[in-house]
Amino acid sequence: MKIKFLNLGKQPLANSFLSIIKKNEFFYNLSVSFDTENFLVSVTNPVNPKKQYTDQYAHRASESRTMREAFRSTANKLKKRFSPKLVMEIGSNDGVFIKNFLKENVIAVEPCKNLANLTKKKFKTYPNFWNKSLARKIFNKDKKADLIFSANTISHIPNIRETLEAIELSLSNNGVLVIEDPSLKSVIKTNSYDQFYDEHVYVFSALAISTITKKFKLRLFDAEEVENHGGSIRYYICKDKSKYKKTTRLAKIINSEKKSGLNKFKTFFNFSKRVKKSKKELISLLDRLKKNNKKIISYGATYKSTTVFNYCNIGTKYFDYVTDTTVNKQGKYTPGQHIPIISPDEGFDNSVDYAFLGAWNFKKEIIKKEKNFINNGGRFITHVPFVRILKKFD
Ligand code: JHZ
Repeated sequence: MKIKFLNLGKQPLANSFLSIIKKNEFFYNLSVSFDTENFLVSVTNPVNPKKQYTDQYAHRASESRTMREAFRSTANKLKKRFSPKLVMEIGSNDGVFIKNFLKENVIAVEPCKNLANLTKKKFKTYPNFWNKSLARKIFNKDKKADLIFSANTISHIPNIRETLEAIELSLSNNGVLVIEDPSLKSVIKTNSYDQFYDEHVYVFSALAISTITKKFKLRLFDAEEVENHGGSIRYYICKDKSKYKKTTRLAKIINSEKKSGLNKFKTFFNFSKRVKKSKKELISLLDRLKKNNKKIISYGATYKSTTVFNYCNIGTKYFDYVTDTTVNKQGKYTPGQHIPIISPDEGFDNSVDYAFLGAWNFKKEIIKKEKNFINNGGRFITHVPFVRILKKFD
């Protein structure tokens, strides 16, 4: 049974950065539910993926140094542990992961045509959505994948059942599926409700992945908690008859999720109360700073901040603009609230008193990079894990 626990109101698509402010912008109602049978937490009414993954897709996974390094080290680890001959990535974005492999060993699947175009010259790239018919087109009796990797993508596909069936069809007998997505435990613990937006159809836990994979002749045998994107889990899944044994670190993660109540509705109900409190506190902090004539901007035009801005109704009344290093976001407006986005070279200077950390998941990287701003008296604001102005060396 699916029970609703969080209502984040009317939201635009997190990726719909606008070149011109238009009247007929698409909005949907964002609410989140808990499925008591599979422990899956998901957006109650997912948006049609064809509306989301277009040839205008904005996010480039290579944009942060942290993620470039994380993908390189993950690729190296996986090569060492599994020595895969044939690797497929589902949702290969700008190629940040696959570029660590030899081109003859890699297949990329990426439905956003603008991104698929970035990798297709070097790697065999399918510009398609992942589903059973694509799996059958790529693989056959004699050709199977030894490693299927997918970071921040499986959680984006509404039809998890077909996704897993298609994966089961594609894996070799001892092949491994490695997926990485934001962790539900971290989201609940750090009150990062902005991890919920149209693309994050699911926020997974090991409990949920272990339950759902069993239904599709697959088995979760290992998992590790990683820092990426504010706390993620990397899951290792194999065919149910494969050689891999369940690890103790997976058992520990599942136990700690149970201790955190990720199998109980009450946990999510309490979370929703904390989310409402966070909204009130953020608005009251921004009101106070504005009354004192402070200039506030937002740092990083993230998809996550689409949820914060639209849920809290934060627009140009508070933020002069948003800075972002991604060239194809610059010169555009944020979805729904229409705050202008500019390059940090243009707008991140000493006239700024406060910068809201839209990209709070890169706090360490940003604080290191923006020492001058802090030394000159500028301060960052965050809402994770609670609303506050960061101290000089927080
Ligand atoms: P970042 C996207 O979410 C969308 P977003 C997607 N649905 C998903 O799951 C995650 O990624 C993985 C900028 N930036 O990674 C770059 C600076 O301007 O938190 C990015 O636009 N200066 C696929 O958008 C944004 O911030 C900097 O110094 O929530 C960060 O976006 C740094 C470090 C980043 O993901």
